[in-house]
Amino acid sequence: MILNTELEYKGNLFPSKITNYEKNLNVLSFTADNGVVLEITVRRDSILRFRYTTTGIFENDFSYAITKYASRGYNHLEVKEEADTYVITTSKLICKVAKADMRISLYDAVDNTLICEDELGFHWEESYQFGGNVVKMSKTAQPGESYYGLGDKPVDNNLKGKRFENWVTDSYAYGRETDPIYKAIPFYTALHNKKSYGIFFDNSFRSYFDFCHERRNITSFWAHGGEMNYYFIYGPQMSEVVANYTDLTGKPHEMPALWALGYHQCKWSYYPESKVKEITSKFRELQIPCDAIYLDIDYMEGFRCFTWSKKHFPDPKRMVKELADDGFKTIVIIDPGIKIDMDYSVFKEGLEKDYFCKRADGPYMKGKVWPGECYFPDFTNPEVRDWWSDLFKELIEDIGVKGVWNDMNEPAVMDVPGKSFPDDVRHNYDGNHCSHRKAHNVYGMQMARATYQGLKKFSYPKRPFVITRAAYSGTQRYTSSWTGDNVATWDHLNIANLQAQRMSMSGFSFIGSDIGGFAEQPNGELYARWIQLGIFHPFCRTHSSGDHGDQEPWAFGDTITNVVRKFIELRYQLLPYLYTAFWRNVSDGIPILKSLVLYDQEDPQTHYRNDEFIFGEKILVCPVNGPNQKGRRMYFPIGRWYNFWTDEIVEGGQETWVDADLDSMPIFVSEGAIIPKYPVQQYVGEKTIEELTLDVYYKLGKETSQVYEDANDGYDYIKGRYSLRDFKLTGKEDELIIQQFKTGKYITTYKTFKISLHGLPFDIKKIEVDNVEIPLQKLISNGNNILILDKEFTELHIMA
Ligand code: MIG
Repeated sequence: MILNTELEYKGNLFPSKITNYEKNLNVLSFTADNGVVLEITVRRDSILRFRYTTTGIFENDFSYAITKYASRGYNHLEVKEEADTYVITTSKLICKVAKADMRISLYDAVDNTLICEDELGFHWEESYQFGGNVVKMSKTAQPGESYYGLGDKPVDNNLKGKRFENWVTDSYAYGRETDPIYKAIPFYTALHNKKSYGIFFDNSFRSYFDFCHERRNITSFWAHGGEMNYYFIYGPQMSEVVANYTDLTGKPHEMPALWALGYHQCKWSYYPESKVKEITSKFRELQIPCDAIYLDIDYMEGFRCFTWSKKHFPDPKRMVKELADDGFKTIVIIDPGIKIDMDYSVFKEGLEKDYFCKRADGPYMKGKVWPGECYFPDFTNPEVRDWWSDLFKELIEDIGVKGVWNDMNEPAVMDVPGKSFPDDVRHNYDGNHCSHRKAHNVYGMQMARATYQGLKKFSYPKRPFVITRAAYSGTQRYTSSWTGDNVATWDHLNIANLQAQRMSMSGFSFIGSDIGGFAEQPNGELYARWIQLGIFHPFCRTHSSGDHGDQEPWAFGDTITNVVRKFIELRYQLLPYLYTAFWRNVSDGIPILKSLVLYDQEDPQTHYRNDEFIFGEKILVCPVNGPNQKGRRMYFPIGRWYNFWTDEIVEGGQETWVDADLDSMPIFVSEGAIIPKYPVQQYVGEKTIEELTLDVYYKLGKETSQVYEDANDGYDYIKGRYSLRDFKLTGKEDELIIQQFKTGKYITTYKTFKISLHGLPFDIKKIEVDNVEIPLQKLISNGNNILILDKEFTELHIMA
C-alpha cells in the first residue's frame, strides 16, 4: 500500500501560484505557474466540483457514478478577486482559492463559519510504474469533527481515527474492521459545530481515505490514478448532504415492486425442484409470510449462466408457474464468469462478438470460478451490456423468473493472489479505454446495470428486481444489494446493523444482510434476534451456506418459529409504511434508515451511537444484540417516544433500560406519528386490502405523516396514478385534529380507515368528521379507541 505521506522514492508535487483565472458561466478555471489547472464547477448553490490536472489537459469527462438526471442550477454566483484569494460566493457557500498555492477553504455563506479547509490541499506523486499520478488531497480536521458514510465498511458508524481502502473485494467470512470488502463508495459526510458537509471523490481507481488516523488533525484521500476530482456537498443538515449526494449519483430509477419488500428465503442451494417445493409449502403450511424464493448456482447445468440443470429442474417454466400460483416469485443467480465451452451458446456468441475481457497483450482474461475456467464479459462496453441484457429474454419472458441475483461481480476469481483480475486487463469503459486498475471498482456495477437493463425490458410492464454484491457509487439507480458473506455470530448482527445504516447514509438504501449469517450456523436465539433486526432493513432475506445446516424460520424449534413468524408478520403489516419510505427515497433521495446522527445531528449524544436507528421517518428501533438478554439499554433521541408494545411514553435525550424478552425487541414510535398498516398476508397480493389501519399516536402539538400507495407494481404511478395522503395532526389538551390532504389519481382498494388512537389524554365526548357529528357508539374500545372512518375524510375532530 502506498501511504499518503510516507513516500519512499518520490516526493510530493504541489501546484504553484495562480497566474491565470477564467470564468465560463459556472465553470471557473485557475491555472498555476507550473501548469496545474483547477477547474471549479458550480453545480448547485450547495455543490461545487473540484477537478485538477497537472498537465494542463483534463481527461475526457466521464463518470459512471454521476447521473444525467442530477439537479443542476444555482440562485447566485459571484466571483471576486481579492489580494490573496479568489472568492466564489453562492447563496449557500463561500469558496476561497488561495492565489499562492491553490488551497481551498469553504465557508457557510449565511453565517460565514469555516466548514472545510485544505491542509496541503491537492498534491500528487508521479507514478513511473503506470504513468499518470497518484492524486492526493489533505484537509484540516475541524475541532470535534466526526465522519460517516463510505459504503459497506464493517466498523462503527463514526469513522474518525481510521483509514480505509476502496477496492471491491470478494470477502468470504469478513469480520469487523476487514477492509476493503465488496463495495467502493468513496463518499463521506463530516460533521462539526452542528454543520455537515459531504465529499464525493469520484475516482474509480483504488482509493484511500484517512480520517485523522495517520495524523490526528488531518483528513486525507488519494487514489492510484485518474484525476483529483471531487464534489463538495454542503448541508448544513446531514440529511440534505445525503439527499444531495443521492441526487448526484442517482435515486433508484423506479419504485421496487411491493413484493420485493416482503420476506425472501434463500440458501446455497435449494435443489432439486422437490426441495424448493418442500420449502415453499412449509412456509404456507406454517403460515409464515414469504414472497420470494432463490435458486443459487446449482440450478444451472454445470454452472453455465442462462441454462438449467435438466436433472434437478426438468421443467423450470412449470415449476416457476406453480411457485407463482402459490405467491412465490422465483429469483435466480447469475454470475459474470462464462464457462469456456464451444458447445455453450453464450460462450460461443461472446467469443464471436469479441465481448470478453482481454489481457494487455491480447489473450483473453481467463479465470477460474464455479464453472471451471471462464472468460468474462466486459460490462464496461455498452454493446456488451446490450447483448447481456438480451440474454435474459428466455428466463424472464418465457420462464417467468421475477428477479436476478448478481454475485461474484467484484469480479471474483478463485485461486489467484488478488482474488480478482490482474491489473493489466483491458476495458472499454464506455469508450474511455483503460486497464483494470481503473475499471475494477465499476465492473460489478456495470454488470448489475446490464442485468437491470434486461430485467427492465423483459419484465415490462412489471418492475424489475435485481440484487448485486459488488457496487460503486451510483449503483443504487439499478439494483438492491446485500452485504455479502457474513458469519453467524452476535458481532455480525451488529455489523449488519452498522452496514445497513452506513449504506443508507451512502445513498444506497435498498440493502440487507444474510439474516442469521452466511457462514457457520446460528442458534435459534441469534437467528430470532437477527430476524428482528432484519425486518427493519429495506431488503429482508435469510441466506446461508448449505454446508452449515438448515436456516429456515422453522429450523430451530417451535418457540423460535413463533418469534420469527411474529416479526415477519410485523414487516408485512408495516409494508405501507416501508413503501412510503421507499417512495421518499426514490423521489427525494431520503435514506430509508437513519442513523441517530443523521436524525438529529444537533444532539452530540448521537455522534457515536451505533445500535439505535430510525426506520423510515417515525419508528425508532434497537436490536437486542447478545445472548440471554431480557432487554437492553438504549439511547432515545430528543423527543417523546411511545413504546410500540405497551404505549408507555419515554422521554428522549437519555439512555435507559428497555425490556425485551426473546419474543420482543425495542421498537418505539415518535409522538404525533400516524403509522399505516396492512393486514398480515402470506405474500403481497394474497388479500385485497379492505381497510387501512392508521395507528395515531397523540402528541400535544403538531406533526405530519405521509402514506404513499400505488398499484404495487408497474409504471402507472409515474403517470400520476398514485395515492399520497398527507396527514396533519394537531393535538391540544382537549382535542385531537387530523387533517388529510390527498393527491394522485390512484384509487386504493379499501374504502375505510381503521383509526386506532394511542395515548389520548382525555375521554372522548364528541367526534366530528368534516363538520358532521358522528354518534359515539361508532367508537370501539379495546384499550385504545378505534374508529372506522370513510377514507375520504378531510378533517377529523376528536374532543373531550
Ligand atoms: O463462492 O453462489 O456471496 O451468497 O450463496 C461463493 C454461492 C459464491 C457467494 C455469495 C453467496 C452465494 C455463493 N457465492
